[in-house]
Amino acid sequence: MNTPLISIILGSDSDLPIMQETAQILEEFNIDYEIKILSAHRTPKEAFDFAQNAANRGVKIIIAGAGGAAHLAGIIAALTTLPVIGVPILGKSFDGLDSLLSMVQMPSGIPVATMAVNGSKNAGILAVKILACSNPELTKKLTEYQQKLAQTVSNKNSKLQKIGYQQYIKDFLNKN
Ligand code: RP5
Repeated sequence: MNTPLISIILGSDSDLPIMQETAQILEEFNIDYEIKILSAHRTPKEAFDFAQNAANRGVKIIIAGAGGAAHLAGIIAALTTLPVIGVPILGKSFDGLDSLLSMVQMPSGIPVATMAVNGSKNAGILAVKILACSNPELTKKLTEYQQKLAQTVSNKNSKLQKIGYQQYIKDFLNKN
């Protein structure tokens, strides 16, 4: 097995339905990753050991998803020189604001690149972008990915111009 370049860590298995989107993006770009359940509060010693060893194991970027009092990304960032991307997970309270603020309000010197609430897909894309800085093949794939996105929007606009907004909404509601 190849050394994983990216480590995805989750505060709980309940974060997995959201964090799977990070894994899917990394698979799309053919990047080796590992995924672990690790809690800043429930398994602090394991979280500490993980953070201290990740760089030596060859991991390049850590993506941490957690909700509620979401300290996972922050405590990991405090213990490693690797870049840490945080995904605040929408929990049962406060529309996810608790998770977002726990993650985004890091003290100066210990950054966590915090995504939107449940922004797990973007966490994967940002990680790919960081790796692409030193990998032209990945840069090419990212360019193609962004071109495909642009094409999707352009197709939607062509359809809107052709059928008008009323029919567009009907079609949209039928599909979703
Ligand atoms: C956090 O508490 C986890 O990241 C999760 O989002 C939240 C709830 O965990 P469970 O009670 O579902 O295990 O630590």
